[in-house]
Amino acid sequence: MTKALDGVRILDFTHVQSGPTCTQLLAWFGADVIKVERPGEGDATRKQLVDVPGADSLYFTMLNHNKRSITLNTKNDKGKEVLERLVKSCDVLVENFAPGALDRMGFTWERIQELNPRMIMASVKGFGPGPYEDCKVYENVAQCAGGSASTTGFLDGPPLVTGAQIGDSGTGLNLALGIMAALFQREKTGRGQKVLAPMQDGVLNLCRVKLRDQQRLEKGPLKEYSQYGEGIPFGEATPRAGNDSGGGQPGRILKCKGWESDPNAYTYFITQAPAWKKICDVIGKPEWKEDPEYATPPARLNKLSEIFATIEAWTMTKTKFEVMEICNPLDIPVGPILSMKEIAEDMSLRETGTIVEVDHPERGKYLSVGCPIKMSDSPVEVTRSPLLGEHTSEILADVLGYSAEEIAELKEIGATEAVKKLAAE
Ligand code: CAO
Repeated sequence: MTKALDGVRILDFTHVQSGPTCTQLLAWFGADVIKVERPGEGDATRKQLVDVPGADSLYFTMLNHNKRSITLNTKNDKGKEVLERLVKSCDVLVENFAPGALDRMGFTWERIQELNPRMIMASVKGFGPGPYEDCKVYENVAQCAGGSASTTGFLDGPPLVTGAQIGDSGTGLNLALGIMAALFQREKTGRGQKVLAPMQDGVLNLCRVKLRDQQRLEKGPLKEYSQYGEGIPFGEATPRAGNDSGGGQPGRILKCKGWESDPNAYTYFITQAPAWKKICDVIGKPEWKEDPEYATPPARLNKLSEIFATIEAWTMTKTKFEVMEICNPLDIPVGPILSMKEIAEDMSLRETGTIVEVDHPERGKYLSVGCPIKMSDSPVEVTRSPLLGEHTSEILADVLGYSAEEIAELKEIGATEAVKKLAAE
């Protein structure tokens, strides 16, 4: 079967996490992704958090599936010449270098347009234009600058970062979407364009409900926040709200059977207004259904801690999965807190390709996340990440049309493997 992006060629100049997430998605949709790496070292993540000595790390392998790797020193003349030819042969250049790095290499947007007017140049940067545009940025910096950290955590504790990589992988998704739209527009205009996805913007976009609350706060207290019911005054900025749900329906994380020894024996429980009567029956409080002190959402606001303590007394008698089995058919929204171990062992996620087992020549079998987007006419087959420079000779010959002699001359740009291979032929 064909793939959605068959025939699209990506010059992948990305490293670490944000950029590689984007190009991995494009590869899963069928694009030919050519990852350009520095000879001898490659993407720094290859050797970060190493768990199998000598093998590429899980950090690298889980972000670079379905790509080809060419090693190229793009700071010498020969390397620049190869890069120019790659720019002419590809549809999209994706990069997430520190601001200005590509310009210093001699590949300004103007130069890229001269070489290939159809080229789409897509970048992740920490910040958009403004006071911080020159900063190097990592995940947690973006979470802090995008409003996530100040609104995550408990009221009486410090700001918290979240384990979900919303700055890196989240921005990679935004960039992929921008590239898709630019490819679509190019069909009509014949021109490429610049696509920029700043990490701060990506995080803020995911935190929009907190910006919503910032503006509501100017009109009065945020009544659905637990602190309102507890009589704690609000300050000037959207506060940290613990595990309150962001949607206006009160919710908390509650203990379940086994919580004393299992750190993940918890459930999320939402007292969704339409399900209130069923909740009262389930937890053994039928009298709350008609009691005016409990029957309506506004009446419950100043009693949420008492109400959730009563619900928790019930959830503690059940496992998190039993809570799910009982509440789901009644349309009471609950969700078990799943550990990474439980997720890794969940066979239904393997069946849908959400988790995949991949074989790698250096490290053997490992688990990875598969494509989170499923398309009926563009199935995803996850293949292993490339070894450093594994496809150098193949790309120089097949994509750029270099002869064996020319490839031999490129020795100093890091095409050592290609030279060795061709010399042996
Ligand atoms: N050949 C020769 N030189 C190469 C090369 C190649 N194939 N590939 C990269 N380089 C060079 C770059 O040109 C740059 O050189 P100069 O500094 O002399 O211009 C150098 O390698 C280092 O690039 P860098 O500054 O991007 O890398 P870093 O490790 O210092 O910074 C990071 C990493 C992520 C902080 C920075 O790239 C950045 O801010 N990127 C944008 C935001 C981003 O994506 N952050 C998410 C990262 S994941 O948490």
